[in-house]
Amino acid sequence: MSTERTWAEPYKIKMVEPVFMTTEAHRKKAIEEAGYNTFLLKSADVYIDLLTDSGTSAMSDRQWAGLMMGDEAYAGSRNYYNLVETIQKYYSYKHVVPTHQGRAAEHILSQILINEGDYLPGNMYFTTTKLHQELAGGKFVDIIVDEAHDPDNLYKFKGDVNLEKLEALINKVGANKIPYVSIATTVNMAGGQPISLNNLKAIRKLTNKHGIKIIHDMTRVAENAFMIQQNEEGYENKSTAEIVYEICSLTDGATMSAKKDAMVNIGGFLAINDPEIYVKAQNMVVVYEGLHTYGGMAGRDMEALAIGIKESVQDEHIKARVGQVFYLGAKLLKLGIPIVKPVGTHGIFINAKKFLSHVQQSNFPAQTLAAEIYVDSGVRAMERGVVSAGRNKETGEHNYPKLELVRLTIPRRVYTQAHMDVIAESVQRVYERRDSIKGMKLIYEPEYLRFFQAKFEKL
Ligand code: PLI
Repeated sequence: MSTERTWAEPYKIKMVEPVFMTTEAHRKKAIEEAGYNTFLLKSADVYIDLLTDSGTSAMSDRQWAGLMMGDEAYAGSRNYYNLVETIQKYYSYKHVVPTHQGRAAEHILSQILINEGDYLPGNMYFTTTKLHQELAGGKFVDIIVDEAHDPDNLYKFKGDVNLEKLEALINKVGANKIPYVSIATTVNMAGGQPISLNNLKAIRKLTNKHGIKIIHDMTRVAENAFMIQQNEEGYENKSTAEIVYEICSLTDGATMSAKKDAMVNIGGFLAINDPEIYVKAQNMVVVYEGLHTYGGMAGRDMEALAIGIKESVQDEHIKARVGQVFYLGAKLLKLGIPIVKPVGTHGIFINAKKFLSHVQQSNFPAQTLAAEIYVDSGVRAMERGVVSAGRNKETGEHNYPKLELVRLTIPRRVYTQAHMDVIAESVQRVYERRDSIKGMKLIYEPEYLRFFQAKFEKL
């Protein structure tokens, strides 16, 4: 008899929200009207929503109870002080400025730290992070390991930085042109891939030598910590909470989209150890967000966030969260579907270049595939390829990333194993008729973050 036991989610369901299946004819019309962009669909037309894990998680009964404890004072809300203490305790950072979500923290930090002509090395770009760096006059430089750009490479820490690339940049432009190194845990655009603590320690050593800060995009830090616990030597007996704390301690500050790991529907913050940067951020937040003791959040939302942070680092929670993603990943691999390997922590990233190998990247294979999956089953995914990568600022040409992916993003504590089975079946159906699928052409794009609002037509 096997000693391996099965596992289940560490919660039971107390409230449900109905979802509805539609007809294929209805979905064909809906996606056409949405310009073949899943961001432009109405959620009422979606059956299983895998657009994002951002703000879509299910809050716990404790978090909902926390909402009732909201202190909606304009200044000095007790929920703010509780949030600050929680961030200090779990994430180590000294000072906190709440914001309405992650990109607001990125905006404030970029405006404070970046000067025209600066360079921002990072472990692969993220759309909003890079945009705010550019709007502040900076230039993003990708210093992630090459393995991260190869969907089939099985390296376990594809979020690692190539230290030679970082050192070469420092030598070329000078440390005074690099306000900070941007380190994301996990790396979203690489397929939800973790960075190792060993690598982070080496980055810390190198940046200390040159007096360069590390700013941490800690959006999915608990998921990254779990992967370190699973795969990095010396961390197998540490708790996720301990690893999260150690990661944060190695960095100088962080931007956080609390809508992911911390399982709130809205919220974020900027955390920083340097008191001078904190004072500047406190001043800027009143211009763009709200008073420095609530930023962009209601008191009740700060309370739910403080509780969500505690829940997010619990080993039982994170094991089930990542375990559900791995369950879907294993199913798709068994069906022979080309996906990014190793499977990431917040979703499955289908390799659209391989799935639709006959569609040129200039005809948007990932955008096309996301639309086709929606038509098949009402499962809403999103593009992470050439549309997300935008245009080269100098030449105006599309940026063609090596990774052309469709993300099936799994919200936390929302869907069941049966939903995962339905998703896998739908992807399989589309895979079986892949040869009949043609690409698309772009008919409209906005200036910034075009993937959110661009429109397409079938070829
Ligand atoms: O969506 P925001 O503004 O709360 O956070 C921006 C943001 C920053 N960093 C990373 C790694 C993200 O994943 C991120 C937002 N991600 C979204 C919305 C997503 O669907 O992945």
